Amino acid sequence: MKRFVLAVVFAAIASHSPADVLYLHTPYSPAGLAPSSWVEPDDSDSDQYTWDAFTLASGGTVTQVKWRGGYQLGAPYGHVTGFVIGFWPSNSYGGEPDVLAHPVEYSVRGLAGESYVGTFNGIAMYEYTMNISPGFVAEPGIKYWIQIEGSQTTYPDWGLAWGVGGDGSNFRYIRGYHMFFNYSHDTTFSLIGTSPCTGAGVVQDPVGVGTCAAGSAEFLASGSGTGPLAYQWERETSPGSNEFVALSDGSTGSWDGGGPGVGAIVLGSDTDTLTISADSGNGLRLAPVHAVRYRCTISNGCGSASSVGALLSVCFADFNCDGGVNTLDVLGFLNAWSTQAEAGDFNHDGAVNTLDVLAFLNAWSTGC
Ligand SMILES: [Ca+2]
Ligand SMILES: [Ca+2]
Ligand SMILES: [Ca+2]
Repeated sequence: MKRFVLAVVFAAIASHSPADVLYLHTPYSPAGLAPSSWVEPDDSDSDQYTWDAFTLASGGTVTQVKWRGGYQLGAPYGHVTGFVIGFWPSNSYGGEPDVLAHPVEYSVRGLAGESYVGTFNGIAMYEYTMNISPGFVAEPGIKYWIQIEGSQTTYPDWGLAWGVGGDGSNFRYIRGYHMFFNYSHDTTFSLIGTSPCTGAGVVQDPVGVGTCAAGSAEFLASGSGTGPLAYQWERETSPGSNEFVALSDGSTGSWDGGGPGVGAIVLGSDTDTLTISADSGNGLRLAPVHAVRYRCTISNGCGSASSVGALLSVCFADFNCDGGVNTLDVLGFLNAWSTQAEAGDFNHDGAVNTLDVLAFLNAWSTGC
């Protein structure tokens, strides 16, 4: 394979970058080296070219590359004199780089900020940094191959540190053999740059749920977009108002009016699953104030979206909470009413009297 440097861009050594780590392989232990250096021009049987694969799920623009490497023989003919970084497409089945393709290449003269980080498994290791401009644009979900190639004089003994975080192998061309090989171990490098942020959207809207006054209801929502996604459930301030305010976990006492026997518990108000339950532990029930629409607002760093509102229907006539409305509910209500139990205060006015019988029978005859 004859090596051509097609696009050469000299880039300054990084001083700082505000960008994010888009992709990362960390050092393998015990340490080892994947040979990846050559003597210019490509004329040594000891020249070796190592590729390693990466995929950015959300895509991104790589503006800086960091990597770790060392010298197999201790650099008897000197340290690197420069680096070429190439980004290569995959071949048709994705298992190897397309070695006949024209890579997008960047090169730098000098040591690329070579900095000693320690000796591991007997190998002195160095870290390197190179800014690349214009950045390499990686499409979402596409597998690319990066080749980080050191230049040396006389004899190439530089290699990339073994790494972890990829598929566990590297791909290599060895000039003396004129062959390509798959070797164990990823290589240690990281890609820094910017990732496009996709605004949050709603994938799954909550659906209306029915329950009884002593029951509970669950609403689900899910979102899309660049993570992390934040979920915030909201309640409609009054039926049909289409005005929503954020919910917080715990008692609904701050907004349910605090009527006699009225109370519920909110759970999961900042997750993808909202639960609203009668506060049975305190002998309290769901009331019409709870029977409104609930929606979820999903947000991330670059946008937010609100789901549709899903109605919580409370079947007050199903007094015994068995899912049906029948004479057993009448018996259950009259039992509570005759014993002056709090549940007998059907209209939540603080008194158990004939108004409750009327209110219950009205609800019961209407049904659910
Ligand atoms: Ca790999
Ligand atoms: Ca019933
Ligand atoms: Ca009453």
